[in-house]
Amino acid sequence: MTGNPAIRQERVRALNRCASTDCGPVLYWMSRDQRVHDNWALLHAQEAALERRSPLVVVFCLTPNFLGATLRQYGFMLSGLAETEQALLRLGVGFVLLLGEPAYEVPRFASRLKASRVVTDFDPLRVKAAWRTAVAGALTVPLDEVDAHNIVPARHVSPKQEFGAYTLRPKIKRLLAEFLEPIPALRPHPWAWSGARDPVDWRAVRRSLRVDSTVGEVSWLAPGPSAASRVLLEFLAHKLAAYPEASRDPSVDGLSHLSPYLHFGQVSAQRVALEVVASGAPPEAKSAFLEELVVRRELADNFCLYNPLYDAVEGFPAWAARTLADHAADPRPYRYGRRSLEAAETHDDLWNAAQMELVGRGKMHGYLRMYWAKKILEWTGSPAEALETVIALNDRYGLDGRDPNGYVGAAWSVGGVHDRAWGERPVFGKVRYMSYNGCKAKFDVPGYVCRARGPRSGGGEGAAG
Ligand code: FAD
Ligand code: FO1
Repeated sequence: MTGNPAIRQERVRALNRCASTDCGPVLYWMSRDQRVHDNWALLHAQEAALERRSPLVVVFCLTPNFLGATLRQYGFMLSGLAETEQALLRLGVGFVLLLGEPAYEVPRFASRLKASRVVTDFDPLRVKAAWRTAVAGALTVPLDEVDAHNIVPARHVSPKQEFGAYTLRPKIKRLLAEFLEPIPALRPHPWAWSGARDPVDWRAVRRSLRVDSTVGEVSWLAPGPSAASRVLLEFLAHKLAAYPEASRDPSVDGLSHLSPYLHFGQVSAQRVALEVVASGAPPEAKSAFLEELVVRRELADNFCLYNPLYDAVEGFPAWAARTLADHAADPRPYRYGRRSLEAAETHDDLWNAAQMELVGRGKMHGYLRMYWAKKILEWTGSPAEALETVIALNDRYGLDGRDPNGYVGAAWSVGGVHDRAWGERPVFGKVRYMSYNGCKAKFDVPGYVCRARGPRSGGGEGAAG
């Protein structure tokens, strides 16, 4: 692997103290970063395999009912994995799909493989940390974690929970020139794996899935790493220049739509950033986009890494918890239960349209996500109920749900995380408020409502791939 070795080492962390062995395949347990190219974890695993003149094998452990995911998200993920398997096989790297609990299945497979070393990718979610701890303890060989998701590795950029973008931004900026380095290509692997099996029968895997299929797949955004590259090219060519305005205007289709691909690791944020930097877009457009892709996204990982209560009201900052408690008994102007919200049956046409877009397309404009979540705070019985509802709807319907960005977006909207105190008002206390009239002053609300209700709100229109 090329690149600066000192920088490269900052992405890696040993998760156990097992002694290394000199022979035996190297195993990459892929989880968050489901791609071949631009994957620092896979590159690290290949380097270890080349040193040993050993085969390289990738394993993905398919877990039933991962945080309530539905067919929409499993379908997107499996299509991407099928493409990833093919790309690995072409490069002489083995691929195995395991079914079950990673804590048990990964060590069992590593032992059967007689793996000399295991590598996995970094993820700040609690469930993933628990998996890694269990696997690290059960293995008899070293387990390395590699941060292949963040440009500046989350554990390196800061050792603590940051207060907000204003405290993380300077830390990232100081390190970005070093870490935003070119990413080497994975080499065709010269040491074949003798245990290679037939390729995975993905149709059979889909048939065997026992997941909620009432939330169907969408067809407007094609899954997989190749589709991610096409969506990125489309963004660079046609949308990036106008991003600063489009990011505040849900009535135009001006966002990148990269979040589902980033969530499943079907594209690398570092690759996206390198392409944005190299593009001919105006500097203010580049910096507005990189603020979201790098600072905001990496701030979300920072919060989830250092605050295990990232999806609970107990994780809110003290000032926000206090002010929300002061207003707990305030009368709510409207009250809606989960079912009315889910069915987009409120008095607010903008909110209903946003909810319908989430349900129909699996994605909502970033600006509206804030309004949508804040109205749930306004219309439900307590901040705890609001937070739970926001996360439940976001994760059930969003293609990009179950992500640090989602938990932090919910906590920002409902609980002032990474925000500051604003003027006090009912229900919200000093937590920032957003209003329908404020939206009307910023963008074409009737235009958005009409568009979201139109044919493209369903799954079948405007395929991106
Ligand atoms: P673009 O504007 O094109 O942004 C490009 C990338 O930058 C995004 O893919 C994302 O990785 C990053 N980014 C943009 N805005 C933010 C942000 N506010 N915080 C962190 N990273 C950001 N994002 C998710 O990825 N998954 C979620 O489940 C999710 N849920 C959210 C829920 C709420 C209530 C809120 C307020 C925000 C949520 N976000 C979530 C953050 C943001 O709205 C989305 O990342 C963005 O809308 C995704 O669309 P895009 O890729 O087209 O965005
Ligand atoms: N990761 C896995 O390692 N195995 C899975 O079976 C799995 C399913 C899954 C379903 C929906 C979804 O949104 C994510 C899923 N992920 C799975 C995890 C994902 O790769 C992300 O790492 C985390 O959700 C966020 O960082």
